[in-house]
Amino acid sequence: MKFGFFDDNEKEYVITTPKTPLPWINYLGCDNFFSLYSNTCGGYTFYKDAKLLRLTRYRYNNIPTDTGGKYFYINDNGTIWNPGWQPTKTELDSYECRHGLGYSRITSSKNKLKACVTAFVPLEDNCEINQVLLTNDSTDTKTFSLFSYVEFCLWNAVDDMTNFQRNLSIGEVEVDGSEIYHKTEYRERRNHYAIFAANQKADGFDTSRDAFLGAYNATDDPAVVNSKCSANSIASGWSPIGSHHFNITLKPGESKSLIFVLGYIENKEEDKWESLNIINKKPAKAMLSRYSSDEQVTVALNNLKDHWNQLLSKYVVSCKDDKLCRMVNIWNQYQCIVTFNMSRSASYYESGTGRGMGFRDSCQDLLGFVHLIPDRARERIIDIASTQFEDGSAYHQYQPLTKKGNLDIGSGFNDDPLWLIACVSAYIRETGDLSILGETVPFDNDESKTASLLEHLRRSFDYTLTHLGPHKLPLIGRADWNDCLNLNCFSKEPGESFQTTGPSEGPIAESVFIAGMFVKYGKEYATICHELNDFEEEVRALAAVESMNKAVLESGWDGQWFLRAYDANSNKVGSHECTEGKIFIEPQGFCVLAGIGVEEGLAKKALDSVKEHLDTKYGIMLLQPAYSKYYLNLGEISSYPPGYKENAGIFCHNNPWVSIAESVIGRGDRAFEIYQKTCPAYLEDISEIHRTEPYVYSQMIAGADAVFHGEAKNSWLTGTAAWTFVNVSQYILGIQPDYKGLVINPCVPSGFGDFTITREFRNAIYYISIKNEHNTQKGISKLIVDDKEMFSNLIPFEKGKTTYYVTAIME
Ligand code: BGC
Ligand code: IFM
Repeated sequence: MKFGFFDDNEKEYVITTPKTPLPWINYLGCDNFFSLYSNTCGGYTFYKDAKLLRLTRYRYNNIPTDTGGKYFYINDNGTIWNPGWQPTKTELDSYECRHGLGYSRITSSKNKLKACVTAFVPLEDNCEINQVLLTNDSTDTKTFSLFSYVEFCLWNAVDDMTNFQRNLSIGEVEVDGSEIYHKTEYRERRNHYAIFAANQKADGFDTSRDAFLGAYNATDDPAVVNSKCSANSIASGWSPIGSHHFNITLKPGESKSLIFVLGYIENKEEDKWESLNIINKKPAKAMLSRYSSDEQVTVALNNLKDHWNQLLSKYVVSCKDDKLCRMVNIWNQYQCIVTFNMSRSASYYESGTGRGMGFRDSCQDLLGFVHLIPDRARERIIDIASTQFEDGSAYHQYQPLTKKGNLDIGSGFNDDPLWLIACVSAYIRETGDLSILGETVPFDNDESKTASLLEHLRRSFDYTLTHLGPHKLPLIGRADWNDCLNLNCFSKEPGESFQTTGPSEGPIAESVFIAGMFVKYGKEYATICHELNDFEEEVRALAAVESMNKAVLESGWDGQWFLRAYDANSNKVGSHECTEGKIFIEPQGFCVLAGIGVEEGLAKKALDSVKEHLDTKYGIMLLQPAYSKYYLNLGEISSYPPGYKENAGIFCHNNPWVSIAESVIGRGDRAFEIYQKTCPAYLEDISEIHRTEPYVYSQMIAGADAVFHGEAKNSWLTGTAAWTFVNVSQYILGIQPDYKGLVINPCVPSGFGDFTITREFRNAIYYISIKNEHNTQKGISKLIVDDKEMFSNLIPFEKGKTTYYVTAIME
């Protein structure tokens, strides 16, 4: 069952009912100012950091769910309704929500009054615009009231939810015509405030939540909207809000537009005013003047659309599979940008107060983003590397505003260091910019301890090498990619947090997954050394990779598949000898994509085992059989009920690893089958089962052991976005950025047909046509670049050349 449809021309998903199985959201904002925006106008806004600088309040665990947003209420002759249906939930005569790239538009009508709300964050300013267009579609003149409503958050979202003894006395506002200033904290910090303004003279306003709602009412029944009369309240403490009231009369067929701006202003140091609590309104007024007319708003929205179209033009495929095209050309890349911006901080499932930027998460997000805005990727790499410690280990997370490592979580996840090599190498492959390796980067953000980025990479590499266990496999520490595989966590007591207990470096538990990573990214590190003509280091690195490869073959192979790990007592994890958790997905995918066991024929065996033991119609499960009870020696993984999350859920993130691995051994049919199973566009028809947005990936789909097999959870912020894009763009469609140019190496299913790709790479455009007359699954036999036949599958990059016409023949 569907709840909408894709409009590929407009690059929009069109939701046709407000009653989607879960809130289906969008992200507004590109750089610093962001809003989460649901199909019922729910969501919240923040500047840079969802924990520290939150503009509007949002209650997770709310009932009904997703109430809290930027709302508009209409009182049309006693019928009170919202264009986005929530919070009054008055039945609408028509409803449509279009989530586009960086904007959303909700259009609905009731009793022949139409309301169209367009929400977006313009490129140039730290604000969200809500343009409300009202049209009288009836044959009579209509007189009605429109009210706006936002509830301010007192900036620090954690304090806002907890420190009531203080909060309820600190709220301050100021009203200047239709401009409502939220000044809480200004008295103390004098550097930032929020503004919520309308572009026309309002007939009334409110800034006190109690006055607007009425002491015992919720947002579904505001007293002021009922009475059609604002209280003109000035909040002092309690809960400040912003609300405007407009009395509107429209003749038949007539329309009226109103523009609301919710903005964030940060004073420059020199603008800080010395006198008590007087805000400098100039920058706010200047910002409002840029969005005071419909023409200005249209220009700003068109600029935003151009920005997105330009970004998405960097990789465009054309083939006969529409679903693949819409995911590759629009939604997958869009989600890569959102995950790059948010890491795992703010979604409808990540509260914005817990995790900031994950070290491994951000490194992986970058893999799907680097072709879009390489300069921002460069900046991010430096931020991430600055949270690394001198011994090569790293803070697991850092705060986006301060960019400082998060002390509560600390370090000790032993896969983290290697992800730095992954993202730096992806950046260099994309840009050819080796100069990044010479950048001076601090350790732990301490400017007195610095080294080149190359040295950071060396320490990443050596961290693994110097932390090997009894089988010469890497020590897992607190966990590797699988956060919940806490093999050194045997001291945890029930009820204690998993991530803060346990030694930061475990005694001897080892990870075959990290071994796979080391082989993959150790080779990358060696190549980087080669590019820098440091052959001695290259040889050292390759020798270490070779030993690791050997260690995996000797101690990491279980007979039919790769072992997952050894626990702290050197017992096998992910072996046929185990009673539960006999086979895990991660090492099968990663060892094979690293090339381990390919020559020996083990790779094929491992992938066949994945198909036999882990596959379902909704994707590949993380492990089987699921853990049926809690195991002290395994930790959080066994705390989940069978079929959910890391305990045998279909973790979408590592499905593409297996798909890539299949393409490494040339099985295009299977690689594509895996790609399709978790790909949202192919799941649109079963939205009632899948439940999350059909235009973006979710972190997890419940596995075969789960009560609700096939139900997805935690949409949007997942490394699945980046890895799937790497998979489909580089391995299935086969356009691989390499140090010396672009390599063409597709692996497609039979019947896929010919396809073309337009790819921007190092400031040049490549028009690539791939012909597949004979239904070949893997590789090309001929490559012609600008009428010249090449001798390999590499299109050598030529400095200064701006256009490449490429034909590749698969045979
Ligand atoms: C959660 C896991 C999650 C992990 C991410 C854990 O605390 O329980 O489900 O995947 O954190 O870091
Ligand atoms: O690898 C992690 C990621 O860092 C956060 N989400 C869950 C993944 C698997 O545990």
